[in-house]
Amino acid sequence: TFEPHNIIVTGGCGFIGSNFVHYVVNNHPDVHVTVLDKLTYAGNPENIAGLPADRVELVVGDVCDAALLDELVPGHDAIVHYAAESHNDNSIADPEPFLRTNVEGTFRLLEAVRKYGVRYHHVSTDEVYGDLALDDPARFTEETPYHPSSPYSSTKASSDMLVRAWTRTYGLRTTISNCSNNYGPYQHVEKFIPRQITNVIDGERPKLYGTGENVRDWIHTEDHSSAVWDILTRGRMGETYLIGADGEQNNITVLRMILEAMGKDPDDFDWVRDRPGHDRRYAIDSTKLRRELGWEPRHTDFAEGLRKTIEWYRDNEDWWRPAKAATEARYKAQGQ
Ligand code: NAD
Ligand code: TDX
Repeated sequence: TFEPHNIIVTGGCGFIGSNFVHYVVNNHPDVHVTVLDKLTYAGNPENIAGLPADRVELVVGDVCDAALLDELVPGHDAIVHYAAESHNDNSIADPEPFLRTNVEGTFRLLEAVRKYGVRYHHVSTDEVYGDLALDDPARFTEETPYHPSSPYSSTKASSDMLVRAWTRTYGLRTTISNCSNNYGPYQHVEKFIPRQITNVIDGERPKLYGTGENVRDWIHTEDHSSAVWDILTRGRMGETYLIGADGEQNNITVLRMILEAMGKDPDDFDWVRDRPGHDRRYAIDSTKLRRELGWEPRHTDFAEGLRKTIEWYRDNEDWWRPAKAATEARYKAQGQ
């Protein structure tokens, strides 16, 4: 078992990274967290506001900044790398920041890890495996070949490859996790579930891409956080672990669950232009993580998790309102 005391969490002001920061503060009182975050449009210091100042420090900066990493990394015992450009639709409209942050950023962190000998955990996505046919009984495993479809997923796949190569060549102490679609509080309103919830709150009709048959494998972000902690502290060096909670649902079903939970007609939505190259289905087999590390998800009732998430967006309009109009204007310009 690895017992970290002083960790860097990159992207700790984003949706999933900030959940991990809360998870560590709540469950591991002997760990100090340095959040390294550029505060892009997706980063919000409010996500970690109110945490004890002697436990969490925010450093505003770019993971591509090698000089900053030289200052920051020494003295830490691990880096958990969440920072990324994370939205597929943005990557289709303008891929460049994805190359920079996701590929070059990972390269810079690996170089710092090599120089200062710290433990590194790389947070990645199931999208690196491409998609499955709707009627294919298979699920992704750690052995599934990489086959990314979008600019976003290709940059995440590239970053995973850098981690594997640096680990083999330089003997770094690393692990990789590839997780399925997360949901929960603090998710940016550009993403599917928060976009539709906030549209309904605003009296706007939700927007469904294509036929709505695409399947995503949903996991509550708190279950992602507990899995990353288990892998960071007890995972085998050089290994990849898939994280998923058996949460497959197609988009139209999720959308109708949201509409019904919010007291609307389940057909009260708009069909809009499909995402180019839209992946059909993701599905995770997380047997390795469960068997080796004994991890189990806690939020296994998706309908209940969705109701709580809806409640959170109803109660926290101040948090999401500032991003809503600009996000919808971008979608509108793309016919979505
Ligand atoms: P997000 O977009 O909500 O947050 C990203 C964070 O990274 C923001 O705080 C942003 O300010 C920061 N950031 C961006 N560029 C940076 C840079 N150059 N330097 C420093 N900080 C920078 O993303 P998220 O949904 O929380 O995803 C976090 C990670 O989890 C990503 O690596 C993503 O690929 C991965 N992941 C996400 C999902 C999902 O369902 N959202 C699933 C599996 C894996
Ligand atoms: O308005 C919408 N209507 C719609 O039908 C939006 C925003 C999305 N969709 C569809 C597209 C997808 O099939 O809903 C599904 C989910 O879309 P996103 O929330 O954009 O997520 P996805 O593209 O599946 O990627 C997510 O999971 C894997 C995260 O954004 C990635 O960061 C993660 O790697």
